[in-house]
Amino acid sequence: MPIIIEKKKLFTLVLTLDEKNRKILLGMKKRGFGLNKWNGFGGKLEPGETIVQAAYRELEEEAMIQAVDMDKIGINLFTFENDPVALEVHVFRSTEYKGTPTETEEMRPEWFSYDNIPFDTMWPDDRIWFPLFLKGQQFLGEFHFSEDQKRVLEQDLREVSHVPEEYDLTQRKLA
Ligand code: 8DG
Repeated sequence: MPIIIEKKKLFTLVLTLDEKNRKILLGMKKRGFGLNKWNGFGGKLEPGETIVQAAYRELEEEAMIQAVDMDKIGINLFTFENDPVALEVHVFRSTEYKGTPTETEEMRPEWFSYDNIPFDTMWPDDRIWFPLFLKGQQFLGEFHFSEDQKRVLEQDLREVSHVPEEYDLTQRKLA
């Protein structure tokens, strides 16, 4: 079955690392899309905002910390069976921040060792691209999900030397 995309929506996803202690900050999502899953911090763009501005804002709103650095490391394009709307998630890596991670209405933050990431309670694609992310390798991913959003049906993940501003849909691998 061809994967048809009629429209895409942009999202950010910020993952904060404590590289010295090999730990990653995740948040338990308390409401909405991705409820009861551990994830990084992020969301939709607000009108007039750039993607990187949205990344800083979401981290502050959801974890109450201010990133010092913010490096775009990859883009994941998510599609779902019988849904022509794709989600284009820009993934950022941040290794320095100000403030103290604090629980908010949307997220309960917690540090996890790189060796103990709770993949069983995360989006199923995460275990596929996290290894590249953790070692700082830039990537582009495509993940096609079942309608119930529980299973990855098809996937393509590649390493790149430059992450583009936006995903070029004409260059999709799963089409
Ligand atoms: P709202 O509840 O305030 O309306 O929403 P928001 O905060 O603007 O956006 P959101 O719906 O919470 O954004 C969804 C987040 O989930 C966003 O950071 C992107 C991220 N996300 C997906 N799919 C996947 C996935 O498969 N894996 C991971 N790790 N993150 C994902 O949308």
